[in-house]
Amino acid sequence: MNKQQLTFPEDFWWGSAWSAEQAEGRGETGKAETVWERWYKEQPYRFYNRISSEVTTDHIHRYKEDVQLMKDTGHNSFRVSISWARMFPNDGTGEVNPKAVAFYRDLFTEMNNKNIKVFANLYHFDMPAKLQDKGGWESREVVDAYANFAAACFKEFGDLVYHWFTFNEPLGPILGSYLEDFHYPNIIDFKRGAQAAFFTILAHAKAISAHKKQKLPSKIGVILNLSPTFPRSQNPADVQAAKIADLFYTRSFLDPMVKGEFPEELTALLKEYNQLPADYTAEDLTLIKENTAQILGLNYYEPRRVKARLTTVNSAGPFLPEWFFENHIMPGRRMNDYRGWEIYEKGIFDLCMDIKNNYGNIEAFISENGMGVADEERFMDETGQVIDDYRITYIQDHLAYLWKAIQEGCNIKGYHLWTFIDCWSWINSYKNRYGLVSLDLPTQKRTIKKSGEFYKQLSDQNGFNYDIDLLV
Ligand code: BGP
Repeated sequence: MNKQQLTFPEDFWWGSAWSAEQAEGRGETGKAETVWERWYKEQPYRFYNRISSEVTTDHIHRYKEDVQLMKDTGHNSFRVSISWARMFPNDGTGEVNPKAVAFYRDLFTEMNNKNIKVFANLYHFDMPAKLQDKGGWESREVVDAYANFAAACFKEFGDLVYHWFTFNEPLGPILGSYLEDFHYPNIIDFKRGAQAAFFTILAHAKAISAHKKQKLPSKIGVILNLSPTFPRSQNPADVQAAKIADLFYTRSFLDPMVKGEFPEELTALLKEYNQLPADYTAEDLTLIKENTAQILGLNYYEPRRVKARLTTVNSAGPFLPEWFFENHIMPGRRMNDYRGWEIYEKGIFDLCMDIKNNYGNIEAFISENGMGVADEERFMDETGQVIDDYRITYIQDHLAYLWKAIQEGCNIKGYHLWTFIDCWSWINSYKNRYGLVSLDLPTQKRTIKKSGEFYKQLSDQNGFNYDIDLLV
């Protein structure tokens, strides 16, 4: 045992994150239908216990109470997303909705008054359904509508927002919508997905360009879900499999959004298989080159482990990244079985080192990390508080490796947990709970969990006591 106080840099951002569709509820401001609302109407059975995003955590009505809870759980910063569908309630275009502006201005003012920095994200999976009908991210018209929405947000909220983000996990909707069937409109078509990915990257560049024009004091970046990729072994076939998986899942967005360039190996591979997007111009590439992220959010949940394929590919089936590798189930791995994700704390260190060594040590922070657990009522004490020691351990174990990365010179400015109050998890709805604060769904009653109390102490002390002999 070698217990030490691990202290984080001064002004470290302690906080958490969530998104509009997952927490706000529809409310009365007026809001266009989103793809989630549309999908629920068409296939309610795809959502756990058939719970839609209609009410979720009802933040739209309870934001004042919620900001106080942020304070009580030690937040000095918090990431929201601004709903495009609420800002432009007809179809994502047209006139700005004054009621939406009033809501967000009130919320952000309340946060600023309590010294909670506003991190505002512009897109968290919530496409207005009518824009999806126009092709969603496959359409240039939608890219321009997004750039217009972004500019409106900078104008309306630029004085209240500390940092901006163009997208949360832009890879997610591409995988879900075009490759893996977990997002509306559930198409399986890589080439169309590549087009949507390219236009997402173009949209990111256009939003950054609009932000620069308004000369705001804030920075603008992007939040990416990044899993360090590990080959099963050093066998060259496994190493090659890992390299290709990393190109598809990590470098596809990280390179263009941070460095302004697409990885040549990926472009060559897609060309070979005739999967490059059909519509891209030299002008687009210049815009992408000139408008890169100024700050990077890292969402880290699990590592990616891969091995060389055991079987040959059915080339009559749709083209997929898995043509080049298989996922590796590492014997002895630890799992969060509720979510089906491996828990591997050291991955956060490996990820930060990759950003330091290969991405110019860009200013970064952990923008999501967390543990979803089902049926947390099991862990309630007689007062109704969830005693979630497993979550406290999870946070400490990850933070210890983050601390180590900072000692190695990584430019890490903060840690945001997923999430603040239990919120709606897409097709899993309220199955797994992630919050520092529990939610009783029928009454909307909020109660701080033991982890919420721990988090307050962590933030007040800017660190915690840990046995550093556990670090490898
Ligand atoms: C991230 C998303 C979040 C959140 C989280 C937990 O990928 O950015 O929106 O949902 O994962 O995952 P899930 O809700 O699917 O359990």
